Amino acid sequence: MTAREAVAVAHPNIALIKYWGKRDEHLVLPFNDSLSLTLDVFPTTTKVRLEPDADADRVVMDGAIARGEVLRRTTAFLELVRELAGRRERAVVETRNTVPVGAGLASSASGFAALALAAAHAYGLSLGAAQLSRLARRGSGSAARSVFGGFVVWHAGDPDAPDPDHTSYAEPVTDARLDASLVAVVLDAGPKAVSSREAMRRTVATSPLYRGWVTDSHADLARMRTALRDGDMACVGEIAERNALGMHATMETARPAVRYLTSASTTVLDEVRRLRREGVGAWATMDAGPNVKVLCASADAEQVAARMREVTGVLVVVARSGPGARHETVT
Ligand code: 2P0
Repeated sequence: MTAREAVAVAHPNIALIKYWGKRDEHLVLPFNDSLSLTLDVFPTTTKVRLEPDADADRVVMDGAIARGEVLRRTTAFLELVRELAGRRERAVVETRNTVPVGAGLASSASGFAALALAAAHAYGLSLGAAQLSRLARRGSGSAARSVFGGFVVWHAGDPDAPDPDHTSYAEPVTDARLDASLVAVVLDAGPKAVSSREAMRRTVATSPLYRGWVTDSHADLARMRTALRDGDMACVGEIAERNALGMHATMETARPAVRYLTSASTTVLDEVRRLRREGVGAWATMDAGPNVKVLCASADAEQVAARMREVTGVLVVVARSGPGARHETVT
């Protein structure tokens, strides 16, 4: 039998309403809806090739043979795809990231979105967009959103439905009228000390602020969708910054506390506030790492980036709205 292979490319996304905490660890079902912008930078390219004679999957990430957690998660994901496809062949997965892995810049989002598309194709599955998003979600929650470009909403789904898995998928926000950019201030590209998976678990189990943040996130999402429709940059920015700070407050009040933000992050947050006082519309959002992403109108992005470079002296990347996951021709 001829081996099948497929290549896919996906981009990271940054959440403006965050996903933080799972109600179901196995199915990766979140407690709250989230909303993100897919970026046009740092793509991941993944090739999946079936190996009918192999007795184990092989994963090569950025030129190095993967072991440990990366291999375990990739193999578990391929098992899911094989189950769906009713096939047994093992595969070789070759993946190239252009985003620093594990630095809170969403490499698992682009990684599992690209893997979902390439693996589905290689194993002969024909999936609709929502099905592909559900599949990517099983690899990493945020990957459900990177299946689509632009602004994307991920529905937490209905936990009381007969099959909750079917109700939790992402889809594009088609009525957004906002040309926004995210200016990524890369303070640290190293891997994080506590994985977001473990940090979420700890937060849900021990933070007294967690339930309140989930309730606020529901209201934040409704207001943000209206603001996106109205093209109201200030409203979107204010909601995003508050939602991110709220998420970090939940982890800081977990036991033991999780702190991703550093003094360098705080310096950037102060500068974002200073920009606002000077009349420039800029708002901060931070994920599971010290890096700060500054949300602003695309027309202001270069000005914001120049200020961030001046103040921090670190790598600053302007990201605009990017495309969803797509196939690439096998070469
Ligand atoms: C987000 N993050 O909405 C949130 C905000 C980090 C902070 O999604 O456990 O790698 O694989 O589902 O998707 C990072 O978590 O976690 C994340 P898993 P994931 O972007």
